[in-house]
Amino acid sequence: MAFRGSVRPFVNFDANRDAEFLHRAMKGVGTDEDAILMLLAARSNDQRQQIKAAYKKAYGKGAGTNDEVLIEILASRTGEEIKRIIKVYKTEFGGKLEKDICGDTSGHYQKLLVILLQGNREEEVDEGKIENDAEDLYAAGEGKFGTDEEKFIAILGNRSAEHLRKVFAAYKKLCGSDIEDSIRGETAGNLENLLLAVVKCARGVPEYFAEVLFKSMRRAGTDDDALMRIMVSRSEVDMLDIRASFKKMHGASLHTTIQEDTSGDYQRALLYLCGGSD
Ligand SMILES: [Ca+2]
Repeated sequence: MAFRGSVRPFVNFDANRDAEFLHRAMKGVGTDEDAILMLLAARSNDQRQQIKAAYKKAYGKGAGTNDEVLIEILASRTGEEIKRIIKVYKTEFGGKLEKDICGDTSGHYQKLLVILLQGNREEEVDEGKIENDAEDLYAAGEGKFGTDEEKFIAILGNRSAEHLRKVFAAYKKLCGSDIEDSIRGETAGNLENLLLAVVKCARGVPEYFAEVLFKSMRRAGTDDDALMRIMVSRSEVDMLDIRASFKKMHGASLHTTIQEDTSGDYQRALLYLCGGSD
């Protein structure tokens, strides 16, 4: 497959970085600023200190699990990537990622995180199951009083992305609404956010990140943590596709939006990771 990142990796480091993101997410601290500093080796030390200061400003927000990070990583990474992350996590932090996640989460939300952690999402489209899955989702949500969360988790956590896209189309035909609307109406909190992220990633991972990036900037006070994390983690993967999706979805380019929302060396670092103005 052609390279779709904006920055060539110095080393094959993504699994380590993801493991680090997850570890810090559960320790209640921010992402690793060294990740971006490593990518900016060519910059002067003074510039790097400024970037580091800007980056650090976003943290120190107290303890607690950063569910945003758990959701983003577990919903968007491939099964193969997740298996590598689990290995690296064990080597780096001496613990089991699943155990740490289970210690910090609960309920249906935890159950879906654990399914995603197995990294065993099906790879095929099962034509015979498409209609059934759409009907089951309807019966588990809009079609009943209350919600059968287990059914949502089983279908959205295990079927292939391509299969799910067909289920979503069948679902819309069946009941006239998008699956996202049903999830918003039937679930709440972390489970809702995780289900929505899984649905969006099934529809398109670059589109998902384009949306998260847009939201990280278009709100009162930029979410520097999310902005930096995504720019760093996707610059070596699919930044060109994210840029194309961003522009298509929002009119303005990612480059222009970063320019409007940030400043100084921090901005220069982000634009470097963006890799182009279109
Ligand atoms: Ca219902």
